[in-house]
Amino acid sequence: TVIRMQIETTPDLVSKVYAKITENITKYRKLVNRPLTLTEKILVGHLDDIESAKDLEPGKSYSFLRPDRVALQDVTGQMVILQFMQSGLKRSTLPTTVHCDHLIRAKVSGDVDIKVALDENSEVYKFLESSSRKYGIGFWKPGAGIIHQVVLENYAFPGGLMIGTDSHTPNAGGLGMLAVGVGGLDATEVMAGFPWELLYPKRIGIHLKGELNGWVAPKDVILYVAWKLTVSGGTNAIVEYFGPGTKSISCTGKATITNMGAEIGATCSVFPYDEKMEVYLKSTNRGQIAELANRYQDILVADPEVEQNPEKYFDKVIEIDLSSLEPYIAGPHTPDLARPISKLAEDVKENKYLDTISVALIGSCTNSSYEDMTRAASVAEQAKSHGIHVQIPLLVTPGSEQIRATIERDGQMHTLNEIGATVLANACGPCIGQWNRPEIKAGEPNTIVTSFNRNFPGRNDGRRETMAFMGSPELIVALALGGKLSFNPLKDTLKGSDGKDFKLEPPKKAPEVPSKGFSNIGEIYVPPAANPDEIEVMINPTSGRLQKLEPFLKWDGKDFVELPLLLKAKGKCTTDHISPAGAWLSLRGHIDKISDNIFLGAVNAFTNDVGKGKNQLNGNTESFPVIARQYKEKGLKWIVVGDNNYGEGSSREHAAMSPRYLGCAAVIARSFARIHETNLKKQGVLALTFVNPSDYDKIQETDKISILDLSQIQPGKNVKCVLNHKDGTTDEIALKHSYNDFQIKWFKAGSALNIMREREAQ
Ligand code: MIC
Ligand code: SF4
Repeated sequence: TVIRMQIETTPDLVSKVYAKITENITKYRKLVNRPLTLTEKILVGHLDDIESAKDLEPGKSYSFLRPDRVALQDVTGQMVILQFMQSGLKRSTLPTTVHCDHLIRAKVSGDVDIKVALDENSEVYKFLESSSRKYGIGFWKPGAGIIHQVVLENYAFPGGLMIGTDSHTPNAGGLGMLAVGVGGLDATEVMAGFPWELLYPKRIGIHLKGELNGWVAPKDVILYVAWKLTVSGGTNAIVEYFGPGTKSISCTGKATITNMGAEIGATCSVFPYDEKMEVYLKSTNRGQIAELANRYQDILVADPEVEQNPEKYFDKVIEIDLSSLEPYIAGPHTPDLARPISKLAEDVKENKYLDTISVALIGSCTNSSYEDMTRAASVAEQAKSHGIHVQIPLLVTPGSEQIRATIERDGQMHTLNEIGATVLANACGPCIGQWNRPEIKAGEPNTIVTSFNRNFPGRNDGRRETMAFMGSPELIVALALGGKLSFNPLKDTLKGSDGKDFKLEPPKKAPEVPSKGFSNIGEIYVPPAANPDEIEVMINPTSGRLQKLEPFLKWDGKDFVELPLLLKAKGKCTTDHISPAGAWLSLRGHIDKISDNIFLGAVNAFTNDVGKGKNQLNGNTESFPVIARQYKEKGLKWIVVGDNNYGEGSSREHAAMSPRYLGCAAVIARSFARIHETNLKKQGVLALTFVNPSDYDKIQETDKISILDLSQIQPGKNVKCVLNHKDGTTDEIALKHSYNDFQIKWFKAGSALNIMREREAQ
């Protein structure tokens, strides 16, 4: 008989988690005998073996944790399930859900686009639905909403630990959960019952004082933090918010802040449990969980001493007075390039940014709460009463069907429509390049403004010339009314239909949850099957969208000798540069086909060309995937060199798998982003960093690179590397790595999955 997995976060489950945390914390307190941060409480509360707690050193040791749940989305989830199928396991061992959100392309409007998506992606949706039913996974249909919003509405809970195959999984930190974005193979392993390995994080504390007011929104808190800490400032750290200011921010506002902790590379971010979370839990039908959280409050907040003397308990502390914070705008091309709105006009002039905005977009997983939409509508209301419309298209992506139906019922959507907005599907759409913009010619520079979380080149519409600036939804609506980047709604005026100038008032204080409750929504969820063994997961062998995986080959025990350099990347090289999304998203289940996209966005350090380099076989300049395929055909492995924070951004493991598939032996970078480094390790690509970062400059275009003495690779020991230059000279350089014993086994086995398969076969 099959025991059907309970997918829901039930009060029973939560009370078990709280009991476990309490028990672990009691033991831990005896060991360390000092006040604890919230982060420590939740982590220690989820340790696989509490005895290991005594050796945990932030930033140094690996912890083994037992998450409470797993969340997958439709594009990364395909690989998770394909890998799970390879492992030979029958059922996910913990509550897991799949969310269909990334594959829906924005073109006309929500209802039209969703029909097209259902048709275009039917093969993939069928695969995800049937495999979910078979492997005990809850399946959220296309149109139900974006993973992070649906998780917040249904599954997240204070004190819980979750992993998700999407970098913005930390969104659930707004509800007091430690929620971490991971690569697909991490999820596969946890679903298979293995503990989850995480470099025990360092701690950043953010002390919030005062209260948000006027135009200032939760978004501004995180844009300010990103500006302060930069895109790599949170690497291998958990950001914990505390202080009286936290209580002034709604639960969904907190989620906006923790969502974008991904933009500083943080492992995740978290807020302490408070009344705002209680309100949100109750209004999303989880009153019993709120009661439990109230009862267990002391494990869901930091010890009081932490707030009194934060420097002692955090590696770094930032203090923010919410009362004097200004609205911020970040961009273009990187989320940490922020300035207060009062400085934007100056910046536009100085840097010659294109002042005319072409499109404004609000919503996404980051900013589509009831409060966000109400504040956006409050700005729209003012425009309406002065008889004016937006000057440019304004597109709205609701985060979930629950939000969409509620703002339709309560009028916010109508108000936005009345000033000219178009409501798109409840999906990622233009946030991830799923956006059709025939009106823009190839190569045409243009400015867009969004309330999303990322603004890398090529991200929103696949065009590198588009410059994206980000701010709060209310500010973006105001900019859509002004039509210009240099318009400052706090000081500039608009012209009403009567010809008179008027100034926008700050948006009204909005209810954080609807007073009438959220709207009920229809059948958008499919539970796991009662008869899983009878379900067949169909993959058509000739499919252009799905391909069964073949295991990667084991390491042959030999050093890497004189391998050609494929790419030396200069500057930012995010996963959007390594494995672009947009149209390529449709191939996420087909490793061979999607690999034709590798490094198409990467900047060649020798030529500044994007996506192409020198083919060392014939001396020609060709696109990186074309060169890599030729090397592979000749049985040649190759090497990539990266700059700082290589692999920043998303969790997509294709950015590691595709290079691996086409023969990448090693990536040598100045530094790595956390998720990507793990993805490389797990897929069997050596991830190495320069001991001496300036050795990056020694790499030449036609180098053949050797990585030596690999059979002796050991934790904490440097690796020898020789650069063989074309003129016959060589340079020997030292490389570092962060592999532990176990991870070295992944490399030797060819991938972490190979180890899992071997174990399962025994
Ligand atoms: C993103 O925001 O970049 C994505 C698309 O959600 C990715 C996941 C993916 O590439 O599938 C992420 O953030 O992890
Ligand atoms: Fe989707 Fe964008 Fe959120 Fe990623 S950041 S989950 S693409 S809405």
